[in-house]
Amino acid sequence: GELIPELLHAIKNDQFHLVYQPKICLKGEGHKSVEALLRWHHPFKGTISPLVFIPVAEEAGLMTEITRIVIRRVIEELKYLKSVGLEIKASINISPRDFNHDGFTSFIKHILTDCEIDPSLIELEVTERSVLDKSQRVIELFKEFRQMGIKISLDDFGTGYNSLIHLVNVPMDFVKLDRSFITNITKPNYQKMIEKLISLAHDLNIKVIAEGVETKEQLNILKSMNCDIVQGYYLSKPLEREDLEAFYKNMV
Ligand code: G
Ligand code: G
Ligand code: NA
Ligand code: MN
Repeated sequence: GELIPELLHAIKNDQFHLVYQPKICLKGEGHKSVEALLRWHHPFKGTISPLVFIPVAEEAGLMTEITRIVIRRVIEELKYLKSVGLEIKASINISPRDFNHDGFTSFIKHILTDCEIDPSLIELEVTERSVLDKSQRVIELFKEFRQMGIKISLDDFGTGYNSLIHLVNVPMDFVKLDRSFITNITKPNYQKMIEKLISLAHDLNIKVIAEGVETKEQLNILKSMNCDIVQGYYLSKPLEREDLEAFYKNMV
């Protein structure tokens, strides 16, 4: 469709922009982390959501280039934050198509070396759905990333097919409980399920991130269930890079 030439133009003319949503650690370990979220500032259509343009970019074979732009920018941002005394971790959403490229791991390796960024500051978020079809290949890739020190996070957990098997079989550091779980967390049956999932993840040495936390009540329930990390509008919206520095400096 017409979006494809416009996407090519956007790549050439740097119309992409990242915002960063803080993730708050409930365990007092003091580490600061954010999720990088992509925005396209179209010259006359305004801001276009990744929900709209990522499927188009994937179909057009443009996703690899866009992911590289995102990774480069996140790493530059971490480098800048480090220079002002803030050591912050960042997660990057990875599209399933990115895995089809053999050059993907070496690209990440090179850029981390060039920028002198500790790989453990980078987390790759992969949706549960994208793990489904190519399980074996993805598992090998995740092992390789983890050997490099990069963290793996299984996004939107609970929405896919065979979720529990993924928790057991896929090598990962974090699991992100889908927003729909958190929305329903005040219901007794959801509460029982979420509490057991958190406990299972911990038994498997996986940390739990709750996404889409929108109320104090949800936050308190998650705290009582020993959830590790929370993210959502109640804690902070996605922030412009300039506001990130202020957010963390004011938090102390
Ligand atoms: O931030 P927002 O709610 O608009 O994000 C919509 C969707 O786009 C989410 O599923 C999110 O994971 C995805 N997304 C945001 N940024 C990126 C990105 O840089 N790469 C990929 N592949 N997906 C992204
Ligand atoms: O698919 P993924 O989990 O990456 O999607 C993340 C998206 O969720 C982001 O685009 C972000 O804008 C959105 N988001 C973040 N916090 C909240 C929240 O508390 N409520 C809702 N409804 N959306 C949120
Ligand atoms: Na995500
Ligand atoms: Mn998610």
